[in-house]
Amino acid sequence: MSITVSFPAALRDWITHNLTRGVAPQAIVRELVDRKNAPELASAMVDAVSSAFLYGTPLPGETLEIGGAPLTYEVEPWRVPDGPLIRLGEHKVRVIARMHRPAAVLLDNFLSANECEQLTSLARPRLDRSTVVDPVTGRNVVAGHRSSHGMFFRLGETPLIARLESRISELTGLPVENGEGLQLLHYEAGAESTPHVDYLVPGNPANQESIARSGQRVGTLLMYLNDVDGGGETVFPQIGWSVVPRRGQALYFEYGNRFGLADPSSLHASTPLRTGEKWVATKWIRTRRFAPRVSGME
Ligand code: PD2
Ligand code: ZN
Repeated sequence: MSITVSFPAALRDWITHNLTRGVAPQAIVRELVDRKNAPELASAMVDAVSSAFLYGTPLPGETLEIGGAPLTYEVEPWRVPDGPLIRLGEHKVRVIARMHRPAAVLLDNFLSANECEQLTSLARPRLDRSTVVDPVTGRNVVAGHRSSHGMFFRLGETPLIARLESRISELTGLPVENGEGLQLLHYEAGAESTPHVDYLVPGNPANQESIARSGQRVGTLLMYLNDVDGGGETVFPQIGWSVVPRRGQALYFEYGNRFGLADPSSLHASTPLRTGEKWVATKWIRTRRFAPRVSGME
């Protein structure tokens, strides 16, 4: 049996702030109990906020249900076509591997060698230090977690970009307009991306506003633009899977289900590049039409 109790916004925001700063959930529960809250209530409040972080769901409102079944993520029926060969307009791609959870597919020949070269030439003069949203302030900051350089294309910016966007839409079954602008990343020796999920965690105003404008992120397509000499693998630590970048190959993974939950097993990283360089193009896809922030891209 479950009961509903009041959950004051100030208390929720205090828990959110501390979880975002990296304080252990157990320490927050202890502090709440020291402040004369019942232990079951303190645990339930911290669990409710932790669960929103884990599954990318909205923060709890003014009330809280205690004693209900815990949330779990269920994989959605897969939108990517079946079979060893996928026809995307004029283009044919071969399936190398599929994964059930996180739902992922590795594809060969998603981009031609010429498309890879054109993308890197267009991006090279526009590269800047990659930034992320600071989880505490919500501002864009140069991140230790992403030591690459990057840039964004606008939707349909060139005929090549528009052609790739419709190829991606055919693969994923999601409209072109749900895609964020294509991002190109350039890693040099030593550069990496530390473990993260691509869906937005609602712990800061920037992410909350972004979700309100465009919906949650539900899928990521990584397109590898060159072969790497060592390191630079895309790894999924929860399932022990590692993808070695090969020019023209693409990795698509989905992490949003129809109940609005995101899949924590989609945690991933790019391991430090040992030598040479790595180029990758990233397309993040939302549940609705993507509307960028007025001041620029996210
Ligand atoms: O470059 C990668 O392999 C990588 C790994 C993790 C890219 C991203 N995340 C990303 O662009 O989100
Ligand atoms: Zn990522």
